[in-house]
Amino acid sequence: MQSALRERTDETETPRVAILMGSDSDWARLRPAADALAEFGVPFEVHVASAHRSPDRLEGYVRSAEERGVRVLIAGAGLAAALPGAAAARTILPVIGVPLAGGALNGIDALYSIVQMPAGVPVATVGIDAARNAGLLAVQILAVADSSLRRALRAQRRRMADEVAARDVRLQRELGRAAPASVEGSGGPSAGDERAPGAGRG
Ligand code: RP5
Repeated sequence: MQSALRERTDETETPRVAILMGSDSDWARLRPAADALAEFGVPFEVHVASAHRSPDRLEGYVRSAEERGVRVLIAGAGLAAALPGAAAARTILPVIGVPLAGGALNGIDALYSIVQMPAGVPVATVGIDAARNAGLLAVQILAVADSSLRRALRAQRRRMADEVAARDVRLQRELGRAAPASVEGSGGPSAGDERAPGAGRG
């Protein structure tokens, strides 16, 4: 299938996540999803397929993605954004929808189109232009069956917590105060159980 955009962390690896967009004009807003996947070393591909302008292409792409081993779809679109729902209707893979800002309603139309799916065909919707969260959520879905991704996610949460603490230190310095000891926490989600999902059940 010819694609307007192709991007993978490693061309030799099977893409585990597909990033779909309604138009190549969406790419700049969706790129943070690709960046998040790349940060975690998750192989991905990027394609343009429009629910309204190229429904047959979308149909063919979604079916081939599932057959080729893609595990999660991220679908971003603006305006009357049918792409995530139309993709979800054609696969049992989890679909993460990213409503994109733009047009007269600046993304509210896309948000409502994507988030209000009928019962039976879910789309996990992130915020308007929240493509990084879509990428991270895809990593978290894959991490359910991948302990090294779980470790990497916990390390990333600890880095975020450290950054928040550092910001507080800077703010307290600016205010001429010392941070109270009670603000110190554990620094992120606990290590938890690293066994494979389902291990030890029954
Ligand atoms: C949507 O229409 C696309 O997802 C894009 O956000 C919007 C405008 O597309 P272009 O006219 O820029 O191709 O389907």
